[in-house]
Amino acid sequence: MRCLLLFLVYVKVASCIEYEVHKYDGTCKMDEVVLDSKSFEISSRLQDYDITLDLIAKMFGTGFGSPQTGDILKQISRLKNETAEVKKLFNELTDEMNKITSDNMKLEEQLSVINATIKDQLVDPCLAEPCYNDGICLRNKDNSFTCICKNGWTGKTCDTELLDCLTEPCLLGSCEARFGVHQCVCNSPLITGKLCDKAPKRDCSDLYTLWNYTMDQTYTVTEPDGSLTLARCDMTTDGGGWTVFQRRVDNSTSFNRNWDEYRKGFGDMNKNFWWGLDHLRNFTKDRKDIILRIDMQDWEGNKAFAEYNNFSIGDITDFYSLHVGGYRGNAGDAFNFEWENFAHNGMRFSTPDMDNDKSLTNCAELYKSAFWFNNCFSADPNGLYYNNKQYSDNTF
Ligand SMILES: *[C@@H]1O[C@H](CO)[C@@H](O)[C@H](O)[C@H]1NC(C)=O
Ligand SMILES: *[C@@H]1O[C@H](CO)[C@@H](O)[C@H](O)[C@H]1NC(C)=O
Ligand SMILES: *[C@@H]1O[C@H](CO)[C@@H](O)[C@H](O)[C@H]1NC(C)=O
Ligand SMILES: *[C@@H]1O[C@H](CO)[C@@H](O)[C@H](O)[C@H]1NC(C)=O
Ligand SMILES: *[C@@H]1O[C@H](CO)[C@@H](O)[C@H](O)[C@H]1NC(C)=O
Ligand SMILES: *[C@@H]1O[C@H](CO)[C@@H](O)[C@H](O)[C@H]1NC(C)=O
Ligand SMILES: [Ca+2]
Repeated sequence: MRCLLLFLVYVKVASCIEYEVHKYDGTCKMDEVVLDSKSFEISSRLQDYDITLDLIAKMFGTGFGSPQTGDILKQISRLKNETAEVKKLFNELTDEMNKITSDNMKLEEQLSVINATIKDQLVDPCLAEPCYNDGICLRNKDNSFTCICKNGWTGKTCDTELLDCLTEPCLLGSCEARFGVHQCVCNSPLITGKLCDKAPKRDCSDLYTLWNYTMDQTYTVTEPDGSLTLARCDMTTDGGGWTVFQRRVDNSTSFNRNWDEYRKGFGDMNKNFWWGLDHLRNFTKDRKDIILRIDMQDWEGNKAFAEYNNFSIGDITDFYSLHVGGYRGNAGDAFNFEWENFAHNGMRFSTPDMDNDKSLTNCAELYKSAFWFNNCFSADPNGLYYNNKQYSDNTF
């Protein structure tokens, strides 16, 4: 009987522990309540048993002097001893069980902390509705997501439209099969749009390198404020992509003009013209690494050029002052001329009606010209145009 009782209790506790660790649920708590009432029952039965034994012993010890009395009393004593042993073991087991119960409670606490952490990590990624264009979101085991796209769409989030390269060719890119579908791969990161049909047209360099325009002519370009304007492009000289801001091929256009005309520009872009200081300012503003190039040709057909990197001009409050960096060329470095009074770098722009030069005189008026005059110049490309076989004083 002892073995049976103890065995029963022990198995229950053990199975509860296992249950708790592997797949804890409310059932185990119920069992503990059952166990508590069972152990109370067992204690009181043992108690009854003990009292009964005492009564029997009293009966034998007082009344009947049978010859077996001594044996029976011995047996009763042994039974009492065993009952006491069972009680002792039972108490030990009860202690053990209490310890296990408190361990279980600790485990439960840890489990709820782990539960909370896991819950945090496992927010369903599909709740954010990551699939566009009616794509269906599937949650993966590793808590990532996969979009099943509707016909005509592709990409991780179904945001890329499938292309038919024959009917929808890519404008500034090539149609390539990627991940089994056709997509336009643009020629430059500056080019955007599904069909690579959007690209900036800030100047002739954009037109040349992004749009593949190769003719020397005027094109429409975009000012920084978004307005459209015409620019003359030289797509052949030294690699092409040059925006021309001054051009003189004959003397049919006078360059002896006032401040407003030099600001706004004048002339005919297919012949002689000055683009305008406002254009030039907008074009060089916020841009790095703009190269200024000056090409010249004398009456014998000898050509010369000068190039400066980091070209920019100031705004109107600074009278469009000239800034150039390093020189390269075969025409001589007029802008950083060795004779300081003649150098142009850092000078403000002057016209006959707007004397910003460093001379006591008015250089622009004196030479019927306009430029970033000092006192006065080493180059004067807007000066009087001399006809065949005559030379100007310009020293490029
Ligand atoms: C029961 O008997 C054993 C040996 O006969 C003895 O060692 C033990 O102390 C006894 N226990 C009690 C509670 O009397
Ligand atoms: C832990 O999470 C499971 C499943 O969500 C739940 O059944 C159990 O009751 C939770 N346990 C605790 C201690 O919060
Ligand atoms: C640019 O145009 C030329 C002539 O049309 C063509 O041969 C060349 O492939 C084009 N280059 C690019 C990059 O589109
Ligand atoms: C230059 O930019 C300013 C401001 O963005 C604009 O108002 C102006 O029209 C531009 N100049 C020219 C000549 O387009
Ligand atoms: C062009 O040159 C001719 C001949 O020297 C001269 O008569 C004429 O005034 C010049 N025209 C201009 C616009 O400078
Ligand atoms: C000046 O030009 C050089 C060479 O073109 C370039 O490396 C440098 O970054 C430019 N400096 C600035 C301030 O734009
Ligand atoms: Ca002056």
